[in-house]
Amino acid sequence: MRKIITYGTFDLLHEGHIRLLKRAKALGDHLTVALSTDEFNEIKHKHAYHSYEKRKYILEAIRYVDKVIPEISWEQKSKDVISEEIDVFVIGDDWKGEFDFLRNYCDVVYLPRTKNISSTKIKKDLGK
Ligand code: C2G
Repeated sequence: MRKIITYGTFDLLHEGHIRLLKRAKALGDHLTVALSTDEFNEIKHKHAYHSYEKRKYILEAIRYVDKVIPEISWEQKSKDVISEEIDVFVIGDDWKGEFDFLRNYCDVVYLPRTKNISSTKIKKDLGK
């Protein structure tokens, strides 16, 4: 079984997230999402509209997602790849090059981001 992992906040779910998850799952048989906790979002200087529990509930309803684990630190990725027996790490190409060190443990794939959509843009367009 070819196992994939990806990481993110996935707030205010939109087509960019879904397209990322769909393409990630297509690379294997099982997709784990390491979902940023509210505490880790603070470290990322991101404020999610939905709490971790709600963002987890929403992600678990997506057909491409097989498992959701918490992302609590920048440093956990290599441990996760080993403990979850991951074959491929996938993330959007806004992160291109940032996680090449994981090539010691698994394949690393940066996927093109979906243009003209982001949680930040949604909030801005709604005048929040
Ligand atoms: N994404 C995308 N297209 C968009 C918006 C997001 O492909 N228009 C992708 C991102 O590249 C990322 C995933 O969707 O792979 C989740 O996006 P975010 O929730 O913004 O993730 P981020 O805050 O970048 O967290 O340790 C890694 C971080 O946790 C990544």
